[in-house]
Amino acid sequence: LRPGEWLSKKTGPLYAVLSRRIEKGIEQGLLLPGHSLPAEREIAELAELSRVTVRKAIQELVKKGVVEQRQGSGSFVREPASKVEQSLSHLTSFTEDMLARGLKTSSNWLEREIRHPSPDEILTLGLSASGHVACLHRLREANGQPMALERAVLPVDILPDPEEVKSSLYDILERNGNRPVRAVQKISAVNLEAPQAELLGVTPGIAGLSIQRISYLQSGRAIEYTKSLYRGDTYDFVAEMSFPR
Ligand code: 16G
Repeated sequence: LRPGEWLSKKTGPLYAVLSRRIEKGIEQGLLLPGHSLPAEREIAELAELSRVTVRKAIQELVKKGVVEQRQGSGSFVREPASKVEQSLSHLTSFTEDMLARGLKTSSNWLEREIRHPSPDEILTLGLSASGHVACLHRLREANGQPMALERAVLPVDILPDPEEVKSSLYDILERNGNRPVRAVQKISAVNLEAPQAELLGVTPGIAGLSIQRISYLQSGRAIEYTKSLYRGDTYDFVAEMSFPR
């Protein structure tokens, strides 16, 4: 931590430089998960920085989930979060995925409305411009931790009352005999921008997954068009493949 090369090459505010330096040390294994960080005062002396700067740097690491603070005993390197895996061969819901891992789900509703479909939704769901869709926009959480931002759009005859969805959309669809049996999912890498990152509780710019799911009934009708943003640090998508014989 001695101010040498790393401080002279600084870009951005001092606290951010220090926080990156500490994070690098953790990545290099200089500090292991569970180990405590030196006291604020000690870091300040070593790095020849003010305690305010050190405190801000540590807060930055807490925000990123790299470090956790324990009341009265200081800051510790966090165990890397174990990721939730979603199989790409089974058409499951968020609630089912989390339940299978013993995690409790909750949703933070951002929007729930009936409106006209956008041109993109008209094409994807085979609707007319004068038709209506139910739109569900929510922040999905597992054990209180934000996991994904999800905007699901369904034709209104499939979901006439979006208020009916209290927790699981697929539960309601199943109850009404409209559970999708097939889906096409497209996954792309993104950097989470500030407003989304804030809702997901992560630092803007970190890696995320943008996922688009179109799901179909047995009849072949598309009934769900969902766009989601998942945190890259908490979710893995796993595909099982077999060699065609
Ligand atoms: C998953 C699906 C989403 C679906 C939701 C239903 C992905 C990428 N998306 O999040 O399309 O609407 O599950 O979950 O997997 P629910 O039944 O818990 O509301």
